[in-house]
Amino acid sequence: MNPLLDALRRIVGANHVLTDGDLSAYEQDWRKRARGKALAVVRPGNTSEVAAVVKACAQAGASIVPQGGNTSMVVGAVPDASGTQLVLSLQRMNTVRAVDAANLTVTADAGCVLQNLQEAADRAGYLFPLSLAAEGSCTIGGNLGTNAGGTQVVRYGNARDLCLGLEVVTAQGEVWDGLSGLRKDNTGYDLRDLFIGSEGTLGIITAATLKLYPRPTVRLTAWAALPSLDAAVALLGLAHTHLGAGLTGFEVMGQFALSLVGRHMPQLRVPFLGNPAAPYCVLIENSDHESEAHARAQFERLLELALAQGCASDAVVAESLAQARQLWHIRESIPLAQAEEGLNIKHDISIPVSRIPAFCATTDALLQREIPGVRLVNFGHLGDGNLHYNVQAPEGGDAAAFLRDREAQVNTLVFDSVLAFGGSISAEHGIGSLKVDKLPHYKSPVALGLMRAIKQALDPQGILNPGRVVRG
Ligand code: FAD
Ligand code: 2HG
Ligand code: ZN
Repeated sequence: MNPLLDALRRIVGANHVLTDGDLSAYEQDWRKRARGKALAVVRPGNTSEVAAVVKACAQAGASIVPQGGNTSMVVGAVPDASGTQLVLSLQRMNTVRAVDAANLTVTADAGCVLQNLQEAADRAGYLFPLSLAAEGSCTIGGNLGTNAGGTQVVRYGNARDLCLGLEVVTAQGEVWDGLSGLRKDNTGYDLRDLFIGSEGTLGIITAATLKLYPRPTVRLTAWAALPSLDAAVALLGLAHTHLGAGLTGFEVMGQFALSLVGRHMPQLRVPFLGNPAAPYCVLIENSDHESEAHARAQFERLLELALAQGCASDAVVAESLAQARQLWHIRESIPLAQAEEGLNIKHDISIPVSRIPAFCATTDALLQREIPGVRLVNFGHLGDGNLHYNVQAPEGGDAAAFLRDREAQVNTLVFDSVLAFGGSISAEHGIGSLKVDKLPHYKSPVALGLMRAIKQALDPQGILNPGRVVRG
């Protein structure tokens, strides 16, 4: 008998302490980069239970890996192989607690699935704008834990920008209730912003108060074929000027990324697929609070200008909501298509938008020189300066062997280039385990020292998601 497991069973009920059977959904990450072994998966049903679980773990000195939807791209939410770590799954805590219409806020449990929260906001007549391809399974706690970005950041910001308050269980098992919903509160250090993006290493988010927005009356989507990345940056500038706050999405996709969708999801009709005059495509979304006619006129003027100025060689505008959804579905299918192609090396990077074309030209050439035939799956949120600059083994190559033999070399090459261009090695996915040993090379010693001091102050025992973000 394990006294800690007995204590946990008393807190959450024996049914919610999982030790047997197939636990792969909790122990293996989405990308299949790591498979761990948990001492147990604990599924508390409310904040008091989370607090009691953490207290019991702190007393026993046991490590906790907080987990929401387990869609982390950086191996951030699965246990290590030791068999000593507990996975604390927030999935049972999935209630939308309240919508405050006058305050334009919604308060929800951390385990609420993002799509369910979007739908609850919609039913109340509002928009909760955070949007990403994993929204059917990722949770608000995970979104805030990673400070997720997604496809609407250009207008609404990332998860941090959408959050007004948190409820957090500390490493000592205390509950901090910061669900004020205040837009202004300058009473000292911002604890909320400390926990957001801390990837479960400083505290366990149990609930959040989030911003709501008026729903746009119309959303239009266009897909344009572009001759180059320079053209994409020029088109983004035009879109800012001509759509203003109506620009809610600006995604770029290289032809090779799209070809993977064509190969693995042949039922999806990808516009301009394989067109040599279109090495890149962009998806642009224009949201409007006036009429469809107004939005369409604005959008058409933008696209006419883009064609006239040579930023785009061709473009289609979705004629219906269904067509718009199809275009978004193609874009959002790239991660899955890439996974179908095989294991790969991901770089979720940000670079000042103006420097992205030069960054890609330089880094593409360096990679091709080092590894002839290497395949670049380049796509992302150009409106935010965020590329998913991913690397796949040469055609026909063994993906596992490629990772084993080349990952360190490829990461160093790409991250050194990111640094040279003034960028960040993690734009929206976080550090997790995959980049924890990279951070000391790409973050200043002063910044790292401060981060370690914060970790030491909040979690002196080092029980919360150890080995993630910073090592002790
Ligand atoms: P998990 O994967 O379970 O956890 C992620 C991290 O947060 C871990 O470190 C975990 O310990 C911590 N955590 C989880 N819950 C809590 C909590 N309650 N309190 C404290 N810490 C917690 N990310 C983007 O930013 N933009 C995208 O466009 C995007 N697209 C994606 C598309 C796909 C197909 C997939 C698989 C992933 C994508 N992601 C994207 C990555 C991922 O970060 C997001 O899906 C999401 O934010 C993670 O939520 P989750 O609930 O799955 O968190
Ligand atoms: C996206 O934007 C996600 O689709 C995943 O952030 C990116 O698969 C990736 O590299
Ligand atoms: Zn992304």
